[in-house]
Amino acid sequence: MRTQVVIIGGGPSGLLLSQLLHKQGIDTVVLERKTRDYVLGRIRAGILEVGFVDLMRQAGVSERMDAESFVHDGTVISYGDEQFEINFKEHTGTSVVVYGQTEVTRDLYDAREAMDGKIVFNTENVQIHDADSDAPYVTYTVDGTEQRIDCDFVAGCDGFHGVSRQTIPLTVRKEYEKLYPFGWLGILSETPPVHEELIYAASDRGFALCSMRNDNLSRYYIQCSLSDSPDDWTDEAFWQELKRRIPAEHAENLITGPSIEKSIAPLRSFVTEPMRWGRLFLCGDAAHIVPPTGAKGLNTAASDIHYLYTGLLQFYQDGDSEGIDSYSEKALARIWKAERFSWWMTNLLHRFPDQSPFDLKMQAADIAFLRDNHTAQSVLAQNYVGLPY
Ligand code: RFL
Ligand code: PHB
Repeated sequence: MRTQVVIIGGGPSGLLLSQLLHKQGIDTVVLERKTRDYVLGRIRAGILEVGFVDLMRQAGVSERMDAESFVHDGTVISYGDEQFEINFKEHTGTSVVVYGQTEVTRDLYDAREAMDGKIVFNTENVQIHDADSDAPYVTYTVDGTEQRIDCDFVAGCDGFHGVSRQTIPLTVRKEYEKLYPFGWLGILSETPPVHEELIYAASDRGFALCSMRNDNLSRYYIQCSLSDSPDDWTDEAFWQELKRRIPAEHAENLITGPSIEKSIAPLRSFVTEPMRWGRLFLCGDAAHIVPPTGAKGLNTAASDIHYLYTGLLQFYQDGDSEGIDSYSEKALARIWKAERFSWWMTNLLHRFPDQSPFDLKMQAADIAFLRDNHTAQSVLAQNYVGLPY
């Protein structure tokens, strides 16, 4: 078999790239290790930057998002019972959109299927060959049979645990990593959101986040120990702990109910450089991870797709390789800023096990400065709505 671009991974990065390229007549094959249902069952990000929304529009898959998403013009930051709002619209003239990653992925799958896009599920043993030559190819096994696809380019959209990054030799690849000494315990519940905006809550007991998916679907998180397991937390224990970490005014209004999903995610900052090796390009979680404070994970994946898509278009339409040659540099320049922002917001709002009384005072001063300073709020707002591509 032959295609122009083999895309490894059928998560949001891979599907978005496939759909954008398809609209321009560029042929792709997506190889996904899991089933469609498994991919759609993962509850992850909820906040989209305008850049992401624009890409969904360019990809022709924005109809349901435009109809069902919520526009958020600001967010609440709280510490104990105190709180203040940061208004994105006032500071940046723009907003963010609340629309779950599950919905994004579903819309992309529906669109790919409507166009007979080639997606192979349940692939095993995917291997990338000769990525540093002009004739790369990918082999994989499906239903016990080994297959080979020859191609012009390979897009590694296979997440943090994929094979693409590992294909780049260690002599070329440099990795930067920071692990945080806590995780996020998240639940999804069919209850109305506690507040119309998200609440990022710092408290003596640790961080909490009140988020949402729609009018009757809420997503809440609490900072937890890395040794915790979701089974250690009954729904009742979760709600009690959440109430202790958010301002009393919201705790009193919180409507609780049974969780329909409960999971723990460890927090990590990670970047690999370069993001291109020969004809292999890394995108999204395959190349970088941010802690979720700041909602940048899915959004940084989207900016990679933007740079790769425009580079490939330039190559196929104008015979110009400038865009793909500068892909790694352009993507990384934006990624490192999102890494900094996510790291900063994580440090601002979480409790760290080894914090000294001095460290706690510094954290409190940082929050007070943000509360009182218009420019500091503007900096947060610019980063939160997303830096320009
Ligand atoms: P994904 O979504 O991980 O998709 C990668 C796909 O590649 C497949 N795959 C392979 N396929 C073929 N062969 C192989 N060898 C393969 N290895 C892997 C996988 O099955 C999968 O379908 O990466 P992508 O597309 O780059 O998208 C990135 C986003 O998913 C990610 O940045 C965010 O979800 C991160 N993230 C969150 N971001 C936020 O902004 N807000 C959040 O609340 C939030 N919560 C989360 C998260 C990530 C989590 N992970 C990765 C554990 C919660 C969790 C639990
Ligand atoms: C979510 O709704 O899942 C969410 C929102 C904002 C974040 C992280 C996660 O910063």
